[in-house]
Amino acid sequence: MSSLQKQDKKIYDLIQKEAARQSDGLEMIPSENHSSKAVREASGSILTDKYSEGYPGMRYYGGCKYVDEVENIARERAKKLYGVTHANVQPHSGSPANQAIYYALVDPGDTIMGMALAFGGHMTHGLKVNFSGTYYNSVQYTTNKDGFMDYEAIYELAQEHKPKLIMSGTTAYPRIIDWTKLREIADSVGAWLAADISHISALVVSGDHPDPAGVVDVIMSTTHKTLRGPRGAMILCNGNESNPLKKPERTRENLPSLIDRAVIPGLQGGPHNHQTAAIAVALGEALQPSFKEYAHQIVLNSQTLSKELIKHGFNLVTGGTDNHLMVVDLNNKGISGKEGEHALSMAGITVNKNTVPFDPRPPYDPSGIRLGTPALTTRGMKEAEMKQVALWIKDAVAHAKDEDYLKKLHQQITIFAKDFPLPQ
Ligand code: DSN
Repeated sequence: MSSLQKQDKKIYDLIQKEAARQSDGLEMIPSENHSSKAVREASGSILTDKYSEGYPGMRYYGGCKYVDEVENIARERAKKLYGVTHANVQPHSGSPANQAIYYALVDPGDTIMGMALAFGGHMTHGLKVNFSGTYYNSVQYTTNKDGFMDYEAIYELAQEHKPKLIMSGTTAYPRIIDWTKLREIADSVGAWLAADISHISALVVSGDHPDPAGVVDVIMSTTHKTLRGPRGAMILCNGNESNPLKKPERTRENLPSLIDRAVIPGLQGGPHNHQTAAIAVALGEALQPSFKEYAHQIVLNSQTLSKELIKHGFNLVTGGTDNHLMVVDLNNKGISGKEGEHALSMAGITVNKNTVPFDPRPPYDPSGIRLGTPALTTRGMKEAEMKQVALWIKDAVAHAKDEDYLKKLHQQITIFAKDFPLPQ
């Protein structure tokens, strides 16, 4: 019997139920994945007990000999994987990492530009109710009517508003992002360019998507999405060796120091050393050749799934996908995104409701759903399984109001899922 089971059965039981929910169903929220047991062991380790404010070799606490080594390994692996000279692996997650980027490069009241959440951006890319839209003068770009990024419109908006920083990257955009065009736009107004690659991190590593390193000024990636690590984030850049003890001028060469000072003392206290260790383990996994195969398979699976869904009469935003996710407009199916999410969940397929471009419905009950293939790919599913999954999605949506039908579907899916165990 585990210590947790003995000491706190309520929490233990809930964790077991969640484990069963994950393994008996299909996790298709594109920002989720199944981390390895090694990642989870590091994340659940004794390192959670250690304080270490500062950076390796310059801490404000004693006893940091080993956590220094852990953080250095994580930083070196991140630099190697993404081809940059500097990596900060301390941000607790994506939102604080983006906060650190703004804090490093612009001042409150300055104009920033990012993609609107309702068109596939993220809250921290300038949503009015988020800190990024409150403390900064946020200008939001959208997509064209077909859901594609419109670089000419972004250029025009930049000329009109002269942002000091453009935050690029997306959370619900199924197409390749042209970093070079965004660089040209940023340069035309003298803006910093940041890329939030959280969603497509593994696809950048595998070369399935263009690499923003060397094109943008700063890259942010969470570590728990396609990258398949623990919850956490990294900020990557190039420049002179960091000296977080001295306030630097805002120049490209000083980016490492600017970012490090923004994370601590600017924003955070102690790093989460257990997460840093787990990030190091995940980065070690991502440096293996098999990781590129996994990442490439995510795209193959996603493209197969999208083509099958189109065959079954679904409307996909942009008409398909280049990456790990797709946004399905359910308007022609007579149900809302919320109803779609609920029906699929009853059948054991976990997705999330999502707005579609120019959505006539409200964000809490939008027209679409967002789904993706990273977690299914981790379980070893390939194109043949995607065809089956597309059929189940079609059936669940067609019987969205029939609870008995959905429960039976769940039973079938559970039997199927047993052949694809979660990582051990
Ligand atoms: N919440 C994440 C997502 O689901 O895409 C973004 O941070």
